[in-house]
Order: sequence, then C-alpha cells, then structure tokens
Amino acid sequence: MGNKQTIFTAQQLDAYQDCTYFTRKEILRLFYRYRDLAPQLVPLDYTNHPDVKLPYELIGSMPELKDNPFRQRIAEVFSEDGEGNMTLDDFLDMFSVLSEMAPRDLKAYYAFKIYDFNNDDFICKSDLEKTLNKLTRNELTEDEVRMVCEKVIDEADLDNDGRLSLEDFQHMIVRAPDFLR
Ligand SMILES: [Ca+2]
Ligand SMILES: [Ca+2]
Repeated sequence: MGNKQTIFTAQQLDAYQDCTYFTRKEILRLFYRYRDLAPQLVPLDYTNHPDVKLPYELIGSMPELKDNPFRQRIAEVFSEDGEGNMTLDDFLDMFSVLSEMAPRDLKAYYAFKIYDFNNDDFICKSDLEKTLNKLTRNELTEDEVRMVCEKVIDEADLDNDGRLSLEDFQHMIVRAPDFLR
C-alpha cells in the first residue's frame, strides 16, 4: 500500500473511523479540506493532538454550508465551544452526521438540536417560528407562519404540553421528512 501518512497515528485513525461513517481515505480527505481553510493554523502533524480551532466564518463559507440557512446553528451545535468555532473532531462529527451514511435517527437527533434555538431541549413555538422562517427563507407572512406552527404543534405534540420534545419531533419527521434536510 505504501504512501504512509504521518498526520495521524494508526490509533487516531481507528478512533475516527469508529466515531464517524467515514473510511480512512475520506477522513484524510476531510482533514485536508479542514487544513485548506487555514493552512497557517492547522499543522500537518496531529499525533500530538494540537489545540486548534477554526473560526466559524471559515467553516460557514464551505460550499456544503454557505447556502444553508441553518449554517450558523449547525456549526454551533457541532462545535464544542457552542459558538461555531470548530476543532478537527467537531468538523469530522459534523460532516459525518450530514453524510448520506448517517442513519435517520441520528440526523433527527441533531436536527432537533439545531431547531432548538434556545437550547432548552424542547422545540417551543418561538423555536418553530424561527425554523419555519429559515426553511421558507422568510417567504411566509407572520400570520402564515403562526398558522403553520400551530398546526405542526397541534399534530405533533403527543403529550399536549404545547411544545415538541425529541420524542414528539421524531414522530413528526416520519410524516414530514422535509424537516431533516
Ligand atoms: Ca427550545
Ligand atoms: Ca410535547
């Protein structure tokens, strides 16, 4: 096979493979994409676990994210600092969950976190209004948004507490898979 890479130890690569849906090759490819965002910040040797974080502005400008109205929330949810600045581990986690290989339940779990703007583990009416405005790129009027939110909560709120738990949400996306994209 030759061509031994020295960016990671074999153990590091094994761990990344275990924690993501990627092959070694894909992990290395993503490492280079991460590095290309800021070659001056990202060393070519990760065997000593360098303490490197790339600012959200660089992450959010990637082609996979730049047109996504949720890009900032996505980066916040996957970043350890909660502010969208990403370590390589955060970065690999994010692309793993966004990949086609990730199972629907895992995607649903992260979609829930992304739509839970105030991080209180529930999607309440205001979270849902923000979500809808972003999903529809502000094309709905306030009244339309309010109506759709009421309808969604009415149909998905299985325990009638007026907000969506993760469980409510998981039931809902079976019928409305658009919320996962
Ligand atoms: Ca919330
Ligand atoms: Ca509920």
